[in-house]
Amino acid sequence: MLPTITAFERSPDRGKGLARDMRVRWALEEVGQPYDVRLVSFAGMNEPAHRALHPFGQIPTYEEGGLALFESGAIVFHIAERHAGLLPDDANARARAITWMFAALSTVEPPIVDLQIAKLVEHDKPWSEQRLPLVKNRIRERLGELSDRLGDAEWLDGAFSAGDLMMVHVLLRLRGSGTLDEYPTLSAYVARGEARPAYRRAFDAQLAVFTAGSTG
Ligand code: GTB
Repeated sequence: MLPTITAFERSPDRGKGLARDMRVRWALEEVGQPYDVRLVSFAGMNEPAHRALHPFGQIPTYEEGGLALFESGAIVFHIAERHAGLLPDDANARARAITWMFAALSTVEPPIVDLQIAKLVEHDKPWSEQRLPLVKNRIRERLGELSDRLGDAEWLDGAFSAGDLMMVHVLLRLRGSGTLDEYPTLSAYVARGEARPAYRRAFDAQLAVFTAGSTG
């Protein structure tokens, strides 16, 4: 039986691959594991059946036999642990790749999410204009540090890993803001991720959901 993931029935990004099912699809494609997708509406995410899978009523989730997971980081880690291709065999290199997964999720992603919340949800608050530059500066600080660390390397630590997969997907969310373009090293890094055949397959699959939904 194939693993089943959940994704938005109608993604707010209209198929740009920014929702977090994309990183799970990408991981599954990298390791060559076929999967099923169950599309969930916003109403459906609050139904008891979905809440039983995801306590916070979100996507993505992952079901495989008797196992049900939520949190994109945990899901990608599970896939990377069970299949070859996303984590190095060497124990120390493996630990460093996992470290980059955590860095992407807990150090780089939070200010990026803050920026989207500031723009989409808090834009009409009286303090919004003052807050926005602070949030943008926090992002720039992280991007500068990440760019310095990456330097001329192709990937963050040797061969492409789940750490790169997670970091590239986190950074992609910045593209629309133009901020990523200020860091050519990181723009090129993200472009390398997007050029991977597994990324393309995952991207096309999530886009197909949107295009099928919008014409139907
Ligand atoms: N920490 C969790 C994880 O990594 O899995 C966060 C999961 C999460 O935020 N899921 C979002 C969700 O289900 C979808 S991805 N939201 C509905 C809700 O909370 O009720 C976040 C997302 C949504 C839309 C865009 N976009 O349109 O660009 C990008 C990212």
